[in-house]
Amino acid sequence: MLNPEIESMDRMRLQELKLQKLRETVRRCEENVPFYRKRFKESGISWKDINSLPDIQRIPFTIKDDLRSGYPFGFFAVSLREIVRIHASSGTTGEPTIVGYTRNDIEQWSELMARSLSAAGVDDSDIVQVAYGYSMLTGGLGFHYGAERVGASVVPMSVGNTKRQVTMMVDLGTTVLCSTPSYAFFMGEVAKELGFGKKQFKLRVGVFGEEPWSETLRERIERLLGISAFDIYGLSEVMGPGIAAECELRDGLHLFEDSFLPEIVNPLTGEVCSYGEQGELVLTTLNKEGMPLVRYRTGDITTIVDEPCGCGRTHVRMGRIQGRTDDMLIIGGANVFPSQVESVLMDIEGVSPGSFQLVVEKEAGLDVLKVNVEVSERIFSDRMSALEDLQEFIKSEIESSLGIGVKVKLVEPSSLKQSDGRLTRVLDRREF
Ligand code: DLL
Repeated sequence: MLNPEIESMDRMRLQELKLQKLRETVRRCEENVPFYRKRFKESGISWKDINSLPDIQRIPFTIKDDLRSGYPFGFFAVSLREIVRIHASSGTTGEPTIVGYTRNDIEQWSELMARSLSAAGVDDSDIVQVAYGYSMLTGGLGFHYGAERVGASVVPMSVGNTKRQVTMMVDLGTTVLCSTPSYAFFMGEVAKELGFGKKQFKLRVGVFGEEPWSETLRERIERLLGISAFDIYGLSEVMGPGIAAECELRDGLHLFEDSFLPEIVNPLTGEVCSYGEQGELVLTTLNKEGMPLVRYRTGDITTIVDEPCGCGRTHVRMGRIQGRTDDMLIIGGANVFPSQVESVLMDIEGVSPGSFQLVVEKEAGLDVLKVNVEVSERIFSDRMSALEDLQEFIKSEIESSLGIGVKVKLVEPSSLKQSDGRLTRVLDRREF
C-alpha cells in the first residue's frame, strides 16, 4: 500500500526535506564522531557550509576501510546506552564491520521494511516465512520487524533445515517467502524431490535480495514456485535490507529518498555521474542516529533514474545491481561483470550456472578473456562434436551479451574448485 504523504511526495518538497536532513546528519557526524570531526576539519568543511544538495560533493567519501579503522564502535554517534541493537556486515570482502541502532533507528528500519513489503503487495492477510538468517546479519531481523509492522503473521524460520522449511510452507499455507534468490531456488528443488509442487503451496509473493541475481533467475524461480518475485536491496553498514525495493511494476527499485541520499560516481575516479549513467552507488543516511554515514561507497554498480513511475511513487529508481566494484573487470575498454556471464549460463542446459571461471590474460599486448565452464557429467561424456557445438554456442551467447570476443573451454564437473572447496571466480593475470 502506497503511503502518499512520503512515497509520492512532490519532488521539490522531497529535495527540501533531503537538504534539511542532510545538514542535520553532517552536523551529527561532526559533533559526535571523532573520525568525521577530523575528516571535515582536514577538508575545511563544516555542516554550516552545506546549503544545497550538491554541496555534499565537497565532503570526502567514507569507505569500508574507514569503518574498519573504527572497529568496533568508533563510528557510533551516540553512547552505548542509547544503542539497542548491534549487527555486523557479512564480511564477504574482508573483516566484518559493526553497526549500532538506536530505538528510533529500529523504528525507522521497520517502517522502511514495511514499506518495501507493501510495495510487493504484502499485507496483514499474509503468512510471511522469513528464510533469511537470524543472526548478526541484517536479513532475518530486518524482514521480521517489517513483516510484523505490516501486520502479517510472521514465521521466523531462518535459513537452513530445508526439508522442514518446505513442509512448514505447505502445512502453514505460507503466502510470502523472504530469502536469498538462490535459497528460494534450492527450496523449490527440494520441494520437488519431496513431491510438493505449486499445487500444494499457497505462495504468491517472494521478496529476494542479499546477493546479485538476474532476470533469468527471477523467471525460473517464479515458474518453479508459482509466485511473483520482487527484488530488495540494502547493506548493513547503511541500515540493512529496505534501502530500495521494487513496486508492483518491477521496473527498478524505489530508493527511499526520505531516508537516504544516493549518488552515482565513477568507481575509478570518484567523479559524480549524472543520473542514467552506470557507476558506483554512494549513500548518505538521512535519519540514522546510532551510526550515521556520509557519502559511503557501497561498491555496488548500478544506475539511477528519476523518471516518474507508473505506480505513483516519486522516489528515484535504482537498476538491478550489476556487480561490485571489486569484481568489475575492464577488458579492452569494456566493463565486464561475472554476473553477466552467470546470467547467460543460467539459460543453457547442461552447464551449472555458478560453476565458471574468468581468466584474463594479455596475448600479443591485447586483453583476452577466457571463460572456463563446468558441464554436467552427462554432457562431458557426450561425443566430441556435441561438446564442440555446445562450446561454440556458449561462446556466441557470451560474446553477444558482453560485446567483446571470448575464448570458451568446457571442463569436467567440480574441476574448478580449489582444495578448500572454493571457486575463484576471476583470475586476472595481466600485469599492469
Ligand atoms: O545483504 C542486507 C540485505 C538482506 C539486503 C536481505 C537484502 C535482503 P550485507 O550483508 O551488508 O547486507 O551485504 C550487502 O549485498 O552491498 C550488495 O553487494 C549485496 N546485495 C544486497 N542486496 C542485493 C540485491 C545485506 N538485491 C551487500 N542485489 C550489498 C544484488 C545485493 N546485490
